[in-house]
Amino acid sequence: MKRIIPVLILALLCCACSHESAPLVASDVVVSKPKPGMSMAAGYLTLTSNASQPIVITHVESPQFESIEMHESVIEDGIARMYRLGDLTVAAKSSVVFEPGGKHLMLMRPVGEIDTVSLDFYAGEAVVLTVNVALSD
Ligand SMILES: [Cu+2]
Repeated sequence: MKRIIPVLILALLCCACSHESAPLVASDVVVSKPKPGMSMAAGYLTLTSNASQPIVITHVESPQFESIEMHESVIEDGIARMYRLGDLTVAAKSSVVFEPGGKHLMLMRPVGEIDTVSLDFYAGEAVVLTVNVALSD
């Protein structure tokens, strides 16, 4: 019995430190349910880097959507338009905000009925961040 406690404490400490030192962290994640008759949804979040080097997000994938693009909304001549972003750089020790009217994720063609979504952020071939979130109305 005596051995269990030190092992548990070690496990807890390990958990805490690996969480803090994750190179990329997501917060304030909101993904809307696709509106009736629509095959796309918007996603918003804040990406915060703890890394000492820039992290370049090349693409985002999800098992629940056939395609995900990173977009940016702009107002031109009073008309809202959106553009597809290429690679997105998160500078060292800084944040990039995806929010209504600015950068957002465009999630297209949901695969079946979905309540939650899992988002994989890629830097080239490597997944640098996985986010799971329940869809909001
Ligand atoms: Cu868009």
